Amino acid sequence: MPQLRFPLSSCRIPTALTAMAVIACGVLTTSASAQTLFTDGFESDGPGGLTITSLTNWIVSRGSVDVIGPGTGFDFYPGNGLYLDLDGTSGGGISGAGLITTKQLFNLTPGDYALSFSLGKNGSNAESMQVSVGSAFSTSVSGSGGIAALTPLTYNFTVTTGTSGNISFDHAGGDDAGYIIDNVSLVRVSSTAPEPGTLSLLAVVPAALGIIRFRRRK
Ligand SMILES: [Ca+2]
Ligand SMILES: [Ca+2]
Repeated sequence: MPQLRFPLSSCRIPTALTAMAVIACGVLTTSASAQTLFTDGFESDGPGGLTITSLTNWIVSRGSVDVIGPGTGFDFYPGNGLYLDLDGTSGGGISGAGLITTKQLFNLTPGDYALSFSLGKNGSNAESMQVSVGSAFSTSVSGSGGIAALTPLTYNFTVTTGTSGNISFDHAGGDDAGYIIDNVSLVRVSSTAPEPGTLSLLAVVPAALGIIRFRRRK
């Protein structure tokens, strides 16, 4: 049940309608809180290694990734646990940069969303990758030179027509070193659709009016 967000005294509605006003104020001030749909810091992909084609929360549908960090001999960003080099090391007949997609399909109802991840880089070569959330969001990340510290990035996007989609990272190249990612998250920041709680409150309003009328007959 949503809680009233401001004192009832601020709702200036005639006394006879008090019961309805209580409910109406509740409806008007009900707001959707941020909802985390996905988060992954790749700690469940231990112990890590090179030329990885199987991850806990992602499908690797092309090439491979390297799961690196402490204990792997490649801890470029100490203190962040494990993370991915999306341009995986060739080996065992597998070559090419990684294309990874979340196993989870997200129900993207209308609203505002934030896709976040931390970005690093293995080496100074020119690299590029496409980051997307189904057909709702897509951006390219490219550049050369190194990245000294894992850098948090957040991309905000709005869904106007409900859809569904997976998060994906599609890395170009294939020289065994590329962008590094960690701390991927997808958050529904706010929803533009009425919450189920709001709908149930709307249904209660006519009932409240009925109560008022019933009491007046006495
Ligand atoms: Ca991590
Ligand atoms: Ca590369």
